[in-house]
Amino acid sequence: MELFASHFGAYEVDRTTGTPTLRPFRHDPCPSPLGQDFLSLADDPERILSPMARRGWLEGDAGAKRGQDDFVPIDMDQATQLAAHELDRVRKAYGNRAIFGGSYGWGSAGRFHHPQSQLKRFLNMAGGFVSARNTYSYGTAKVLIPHLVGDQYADPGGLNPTWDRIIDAQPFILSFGGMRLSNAQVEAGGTGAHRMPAYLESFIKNGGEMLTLSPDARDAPAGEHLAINAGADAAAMLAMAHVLLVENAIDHSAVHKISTGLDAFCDLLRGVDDGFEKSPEWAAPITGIDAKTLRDIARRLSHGPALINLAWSLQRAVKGEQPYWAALALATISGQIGRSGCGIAYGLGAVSSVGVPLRRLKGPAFEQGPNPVSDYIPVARITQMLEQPGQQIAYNGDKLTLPDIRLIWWAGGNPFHHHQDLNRLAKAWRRPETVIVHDSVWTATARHADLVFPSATSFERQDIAAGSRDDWLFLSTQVMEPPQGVETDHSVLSRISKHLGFADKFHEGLSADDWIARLYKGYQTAFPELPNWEQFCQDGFAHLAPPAPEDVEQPLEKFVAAPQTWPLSTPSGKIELMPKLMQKTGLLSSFEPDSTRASLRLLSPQPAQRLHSQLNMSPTAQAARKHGCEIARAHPKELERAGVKSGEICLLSNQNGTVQIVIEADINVMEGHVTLVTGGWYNPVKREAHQVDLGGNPNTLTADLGSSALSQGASAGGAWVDLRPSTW
Ligand SMILES: Nc1nc2c(c(=O)[nH]1)N[C@H]1C(S)=C(S)[C@@H](COP(=O)(O)OP(=O)(O)OC[C@H]3O[C@@H](n4cnc5c(=O)[nH]c(N)nc54)[C@H](O)[C@@H]3O)O[C@H]1N2
Ligand SMILES: Nc1nc2c(c(=O)[nH]1)N[C@H]1C(S)=C(S)[C@@H](COP(=O)(O)OP(=O)(O)OC[C@H]3O[C@@H](n4cnc5c(=O)[nH]c(N)nc54)[C@H](O)[C@@H]3O)O[C@H]1N2
Ligand SMILES: [Mo]
Repeated sequence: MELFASHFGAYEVDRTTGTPTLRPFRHDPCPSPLGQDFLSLADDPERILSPMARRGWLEGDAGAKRGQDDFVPIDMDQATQLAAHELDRVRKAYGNRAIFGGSYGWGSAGRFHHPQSQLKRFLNMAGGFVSARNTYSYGTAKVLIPHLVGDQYADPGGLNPTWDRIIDAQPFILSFGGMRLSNAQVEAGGTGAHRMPAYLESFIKNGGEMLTLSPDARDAPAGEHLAINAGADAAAMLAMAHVLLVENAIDHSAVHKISTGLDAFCDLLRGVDDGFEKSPEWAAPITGIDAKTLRDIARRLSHGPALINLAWSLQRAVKGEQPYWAALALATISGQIGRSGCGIAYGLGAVSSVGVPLRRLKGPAFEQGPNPVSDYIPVARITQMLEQPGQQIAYNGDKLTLPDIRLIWWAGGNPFHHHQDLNRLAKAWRRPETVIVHDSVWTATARHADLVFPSATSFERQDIAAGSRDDWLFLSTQVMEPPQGVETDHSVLSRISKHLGFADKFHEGLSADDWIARLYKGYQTAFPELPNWEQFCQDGFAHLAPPAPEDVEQPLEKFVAAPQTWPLSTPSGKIELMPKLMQKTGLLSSFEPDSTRASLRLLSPQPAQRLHSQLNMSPTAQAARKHGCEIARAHPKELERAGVKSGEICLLSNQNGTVQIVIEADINVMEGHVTLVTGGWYNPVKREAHQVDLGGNPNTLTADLGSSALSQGASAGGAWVDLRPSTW
């Protein structure tokens, strides 16, 4: 079978009509329609068709016009020589610590042509680079969770029960931020079978109860929905904990056995330090939920069995640690931790794999080799790094010195989509001497580069594809040839490594197909039951049988049963209800979200119509725009207050910037909020004295504060904006 693999899943290639098309993979019970749009990239008008150099850079403007300049085409040989020369000049003048190769992003699903792996191998062989740690997806939680329950639970899904256990236990699911089915279409590296929707359906069919607390009713795929102000989840959870405390529903001795800090936590609930009892009456105005309802939910929880689920979006915010911590504390004091199918889940439905029992194809990657440079930044501190070289920042109890970057090199990501406060990034981005970007389309990041290499897309090359959280392996076919002059990232980096004298080391004399076969051998070593190479090529896929139910552990079950025998890797060996570092970084006080003079809280969820900024020109993504603009949604009353009509072109603005959007009235969105999905193509233009982003990217508005001094995660949540009619 001829298959193409993407982050949306796998597709069968149909060549019966001359022009190839994609159709759903026959073994996928719930295929995503989005991946079928993939081939629209082939002749996207934004396609980059040859290496391009920025005019001002060629003339030596030191970055002054970066992002506002035009580009001239240059031939591949000249472009690769220029890149090699720049790298060599920078490393000789400043050392490899002046090269930033963090290159965050969702490049292709393939394992060999994975752009970051290619770039990092190349840069490592060139002497190393400053890297980026953690993700925009889950960066705050990843740093926080080890302080609560130990390192082994830090990965996404690490604390979650599997869906089959959930269906077995039928807990009351209290879900903050919900589980939007459009998000579960996606899996990093792809998936062979989207199984989450069927699990959710059987949970509900069996009579399962679920209550979603979220500012957008569309976040609730089933069950009941209750509106809550964004950023107010921790306050709601503390109020529920307060109810358990004053109603004597906490089994103190059982909680002491598995945790430390309960007394201090109860003091916090009573307001011993700050004078505020964290009662439902205290939380009501913060959350927008009346005290009686909060009390009722707390009682429902304490009856159990219960599972508290949190969307990842909650931690991608200023003080995003607070709800993740409060939820774990609430699950602990209500006796739910360690019970099969109950307790805590972070991110059910965030991506396809979460909660699905499967064997992970955490397999051999294209080897990147060691990085001789040890300097790194938490991924979302990029602007600060560029603005303040030499300054120190606090991170996870340590101090990091920000490096002085002279060369940025990026392949497979779009920081001018993903990072917060893009106008500020654009300014800081002018400081390095050179920026090199590989992409197949003219993203805002490519437009902010000096040297741009055109990349073949994932369907213009053969690859081996497997999600590291999935159990399907694919031979992803070359559906078509790349346009003339366009090469794979591997081929371009091989050329540059030749100019630098280490080509043989970089490609080891192997062709791309040889590498793919070698990677498959690595998978076979790790999973001997996989078919031989010939069989794999013929089938186009291989699948690992799911684990036996008794082999899938309920996280923390063994620990709760025998805390002395199975201690956690926290300082106390138990769950830490009041971690020291949270206290030191101010995260165990002030649970009210900050407000500003602006009127609406901005939500910026993942787009149902595309993957971040990718496939923006696909028919589905185009159909989700109006008058060429991204669509923002708010409650009809908010449109009335702002004096605008549904369907009108409007502006959202705050101190960071202004975006142009079409506003639509939507009763699903709680009053006081406006929601604008991510991924609009940042396109700042001058309008009279102002600058407006016609691309409608929410990150033109979000503040780049970082989540906190503890985790320095991404701070997409927490922005406030005004809605007004467009005057242009
Ligand atoms: N306000 C706000 N901002 C957010 C978020 C939010 O919720 N709110 N979410 C954050 C999250 S969770 C994430 S993960 C990030 C996502 O941010 P990114 O991962 O940076 O976004 P993508 O648009 O997927 O960018 C991937 C880029 O790789 C390119 N690409 C694909 N394949 C290849 C290839 O083979 N070679 C090369 N060279 N390039 C390739 C694509 O064309 C695209 O430009 O955004 C973050 N930003
Ligand atoms: N189709 C599609 N699917 C995707 C992606 C994509 O680009 N396209 N991206 C993928 C990636 S990289 C990731 S990391 C995951 C992200 O998965 P998540 O981070 O879980 O998803 P989001 O869409 O950012 O947010 C989900 C919902 O949270 C709600 N929300 C926001 N802030 C708050 C809050 O403070 N409190 C409460 N209670 N609710 C809040 C919003 O209404 C939003 O709709 O999605 C993945 N899935
Ligand atoms: Mo993400």
